[in-house]
Amino acid sequence: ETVVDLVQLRHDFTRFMMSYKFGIDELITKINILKQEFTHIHRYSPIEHVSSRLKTPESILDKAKRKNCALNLDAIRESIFDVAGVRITCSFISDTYRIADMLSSQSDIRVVEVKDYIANPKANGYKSLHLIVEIPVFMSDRVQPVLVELQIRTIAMDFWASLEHKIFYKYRGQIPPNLLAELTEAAETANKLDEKMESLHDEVEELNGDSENSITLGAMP
Ligand code: 0O2
Repeated sequence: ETVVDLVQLRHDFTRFMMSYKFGIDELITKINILKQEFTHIHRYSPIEHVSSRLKTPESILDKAKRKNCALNLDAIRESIFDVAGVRITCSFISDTYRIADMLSSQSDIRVVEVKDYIANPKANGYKSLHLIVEIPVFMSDRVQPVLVELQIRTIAMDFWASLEHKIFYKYRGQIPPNLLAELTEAAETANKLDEKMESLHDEVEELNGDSENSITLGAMP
């Protein structure tokens, strides 16, 4: 390859990565709008935390090889859906679906795939709602549809997943059986906590509704 080819390749790759970064920016703007507006209407934020990441070039290359995908940017764009990743951590299980619905129903978002690991957890206990969404990014000379992997989970699911991720990497995927069993047990505990928090939240909401009514009624002549 000539130097000119390499310069062109670097230019194309930077443009490729930038489009994903812009996809993340667009999605995060939408999430922040929902967060602020929801807080205004419902007096609490269903979104606790938002984070994002761009896959590293090495990790893109690894995945492309694993998937037997041709090593060019067009092929990668068509077969790797998580170059851009956004993660939303919610307070309650019901909020994860609520946020997913709110984003999915926006007219400029196309939902390409949904994997509901909350309803159908992985064997190790992993829970999370995964959506691949396509979002248009308006560039100087074109509109680029960009895929973003959106993971929505509760704080408890996130707590579990980050620990599992660390352990998984520490043991390079070969987690000892006793540790694996304990992790699965911890996933059950996390799930119980989520269910408890959800029912407490429902109770408080109900109480709030009642007290609001009684205040209104009490104020009536
Ligand atoms: P990282 O470091 O988060 O980027 P594929 O993406 O094709 O390999 P698939 O089935 O399309 O596989 O992806 P899936 O199942 O939707 O999940 C991909 C991402 O979900 C992972 O990204 C993790 O972030 C998360 N995830 C899935 N399963 C687990 C799990 O068992 N434990 C934890 N902690 N996270 C999980 P990456 O690229 O693997 O990693």
